[in-house]
Amino acid sequence: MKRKHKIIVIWMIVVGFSLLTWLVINKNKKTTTTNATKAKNFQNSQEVNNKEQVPLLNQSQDDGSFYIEAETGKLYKAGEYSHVGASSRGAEAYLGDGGATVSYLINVPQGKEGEYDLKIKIFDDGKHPDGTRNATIYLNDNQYHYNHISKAINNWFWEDIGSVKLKAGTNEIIFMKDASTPGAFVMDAFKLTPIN
Ligand SMILES: [Ca+2]
Repeated sequence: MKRKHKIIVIWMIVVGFSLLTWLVINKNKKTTTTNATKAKNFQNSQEVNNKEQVPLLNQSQDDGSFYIEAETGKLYKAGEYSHVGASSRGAEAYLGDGGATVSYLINVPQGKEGEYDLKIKIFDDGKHPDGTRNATIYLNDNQYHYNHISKAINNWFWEDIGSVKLKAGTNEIIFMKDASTPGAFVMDAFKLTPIN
């Protein structure tokens, strides 16, 4: 082989090797980035899932009462006409389907168990007859009821359910729409105030 040819062969080997090295490094870089993105996406999806799966554990306020936004609940057995979240009215629990439920967890400190007054902040436009928006309320082993009396208020208002029992520790309160009707049970928030 002539000297000139030798130089050309060596030059080609060096260039070829450099090119190969560059390709391997870039491929690794790309894989690392993809894995990081995948991990981040997975983490985000887990956070979203957790938000959907686990209702917030609601803590008492300074005066010992509980004020709970309806949109923080976990929705079960929702059909086409039930949702929890934003609407033109604000943020709410909207139960249109019979059997649709929304659930909340309430953490009652030791010594603060007992009788509480339950008030629900609901919506009515008066366009549906009495009973259309009826809902049953389950609180631990007890059962209460919201009897819908049609009111053309067209805004939020407070309805008193009455005295309910909270135990120390975690309580679960569930609101269930009684039947599939043209009018939903629409709740903005609810409040539990200790009865002394
Ligand atoms: Ca709300």
